[in-house]
Amino acid sequence: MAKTVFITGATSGFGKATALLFAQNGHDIIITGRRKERLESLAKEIKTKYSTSVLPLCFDVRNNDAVVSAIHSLPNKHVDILVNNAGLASGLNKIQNGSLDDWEKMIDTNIKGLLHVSKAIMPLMIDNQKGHIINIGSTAGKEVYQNGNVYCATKHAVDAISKSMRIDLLEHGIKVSQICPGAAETEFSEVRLHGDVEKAKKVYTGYEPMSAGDIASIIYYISSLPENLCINDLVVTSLAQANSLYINRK
Ligand code: NDP
Ligand code: 8X3
Repeated sequence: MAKTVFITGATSGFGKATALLFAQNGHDIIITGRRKERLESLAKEIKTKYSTSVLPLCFDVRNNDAVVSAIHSLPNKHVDILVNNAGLASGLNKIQNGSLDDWEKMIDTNIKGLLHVSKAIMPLMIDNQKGHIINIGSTAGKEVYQNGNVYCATKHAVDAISKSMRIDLLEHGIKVSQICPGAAETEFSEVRLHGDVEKAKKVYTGYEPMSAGDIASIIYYISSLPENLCINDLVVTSLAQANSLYINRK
């Protein structure tokens, strides 16, 4: 049966690949992000290729009023699966050299943004006594590494929020899963390195990183399990990566 899937950060990387995969499998998609042209072009692509409904909603997850008004605008007030994916790293410096602006961006997006969207969607799931929240954490939420400091802290917060959500939503039959990927080649490093494309490419040289499609297929798999099963927490890396600290580069 077709489900309604709400995906944050669908203009790129994991979110875009996830939207395409769910649409390909006949699910109704709500795609969100700040870049309107990209949302519109993805919506067009989905409509052309698949016979499913797609609704683009353009907002910044950091702006709670914008989040609330976008979610209030949903025609059916119904979401089966929320993929809390929007997020970023900004800067890669020792903490003593960190920029306040980078820190605020990461904290406001990765922690507060995820909370804003969840707060607006949880009541819809509670009304339905059913739903699935899939939070995108990171290996950076399991271990810290040099220069990772505040990004790692935000993903540790996602880890804690995911565990808390699972406990607090238990009585409502709502599943909460966290996926913690290691390195995957998307626009992530370009954003982290403030647009330095050449340096960003080097993050993925000498080994085969994961792709956005790999993570999308895991999100899809987790959401397709029988009703009685919930993958609570899943850490995934490419074969060349052991954890945040060890990558086998040739
Ligand atoms: P991308 O940079 O390719 O995609 C990030 C997405 O997040 C974009 O669609 C972007 O949309 C959206 N986004 C960022 N800030 C905001 C905001 N303030 N409001 C709304 N949307 C926002 O990176 P990935 O696909 O790799 O990252 C997706 C998630 O996965 C992030 O949470 C990231 O931390 C996490 N992750 C990534 C890993 C990797 O190695 N790539 C590994 C582990 C976790 P727009 O700019 O249009 O708003
Ligand atoms: C993204 C993966 O290794 O850059 O969360 O922290 S890493």
